Amino acid sequence: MKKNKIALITGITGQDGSYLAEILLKKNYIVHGIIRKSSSFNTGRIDHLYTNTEILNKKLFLHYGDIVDTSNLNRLLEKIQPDEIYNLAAQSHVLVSFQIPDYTSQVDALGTLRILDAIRETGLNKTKFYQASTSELFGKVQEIPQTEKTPFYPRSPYGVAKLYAYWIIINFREAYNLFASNGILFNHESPRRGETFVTRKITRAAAQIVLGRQNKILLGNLDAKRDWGYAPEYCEGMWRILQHKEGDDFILATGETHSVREFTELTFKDLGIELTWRGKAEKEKGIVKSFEPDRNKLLSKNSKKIGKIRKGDIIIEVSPSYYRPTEVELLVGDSSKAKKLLGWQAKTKFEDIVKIMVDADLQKQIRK
Ligand code: NAP
Ligand code: G4F
Repeated sequence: MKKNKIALITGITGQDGSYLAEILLKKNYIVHGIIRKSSSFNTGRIDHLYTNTEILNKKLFLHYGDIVDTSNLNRLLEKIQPDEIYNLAAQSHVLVSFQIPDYTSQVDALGTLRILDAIRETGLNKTKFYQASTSELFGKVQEIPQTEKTPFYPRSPYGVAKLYAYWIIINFREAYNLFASNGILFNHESPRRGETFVTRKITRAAAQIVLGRQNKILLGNLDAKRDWGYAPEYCEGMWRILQHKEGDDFILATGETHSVREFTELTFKDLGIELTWRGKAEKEKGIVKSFEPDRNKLLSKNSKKIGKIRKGDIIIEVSPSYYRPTEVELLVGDSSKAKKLLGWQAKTKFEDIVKIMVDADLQKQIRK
């Protein structure tokens, strides 16, 4: 009988970790995940797996740990003996990395080294390693679109820490012949996206606004452009990267770019609000041009009220507190290499990602 493959996921409680765990379980892997000790529950995204008695401690095993803790990592690798490691753990917020650059580097740069070192210490030379690399490496972009050959120019402590991780992966691949790969993933979103990232911040706040539970949203740079894809597809891509014949580096992206402003307009449009903009920079405001609520969509047993939104209401303001000291203005990736060698391609369109996230946040708010 064929033995089930064993995977270890760091960052299993995050957006991507939760989708990847589902994908690997469906592929009959035994999945181990590292979770951090927290004073409040941090397993919300994997509760559906974690509370399933057919899965917990049969196919899915959770271990306390932290990628800044070397001895813990060594012990876990010794015990689990994974065939594949997916290193998704990170302090993943770019603006926050300016406030905690040392900690961000400890986790995002040296954390990667610690796991690679633990692989060598425990003699797991056949274990394959996936590193969650990022389009933030391109930062002040040197070429449009960005490919695996585009020079890097990171613009934040997060980007710089991830650049170290990128290179240490390549160094261990070349020096020790490890199967180690970088997935250079462009932004990918979903209803499980952390609530402080701009897409989820917008869809969540917009749902609250139409239900009359919040008046406005404060945002930073409305003109930043990102290549936004759909997270579950990108997690399937991570698996494909480790099924390639050898360790290598791949971009996963949609090839389309949209601004934060466009994301905001589309979100409100899905909820029946047409927006218009007035003013410039910090003084810019997002104003209601019209509101035609879909009463069937907004009213239910739990939500009896629609927000009193009128033409001319200001529902978006700009707050410089969300500006970054150095910004990444535009990202757009070319994932032809992944298409050619892995058969991977982004499928869900920008408009559909917005819709999926808006619907999920609206349902969540209505249930409250
Ligand atoms: P996320 O939702 O912020 O999840 C990060 C995960 O890392 C969480 O499970 C978190 O645990 C864990 N973690 C943080 N510090 C840790 C530490 N010191 N030790 C162990 N675990 C730790 O991030 P994501 O969006 O899923 O992204 C996954 C990875 O891909 C990250 O490395 C991110 O930098 C990278 N990436 C993301 C994108 C994107 O668009 N989403 C694009 C490119 C690259 P808690 O739940 O306890 O906080
Ligand atoms: O949603 P964001 O915080 O994502 P960002 O900075 O692109 O980083 C994400 O994607 C990276 C891949 O490129 C990952 F590596 C990283 O871990 C993370 O998942 O911000 C997107 C853009 C930025 O230009 C930001 O300045 O939106 C702009 N923005 C405007 N107002 C805002 C806001 N960002 C946030 N978080 N909050 C705002 O209010």
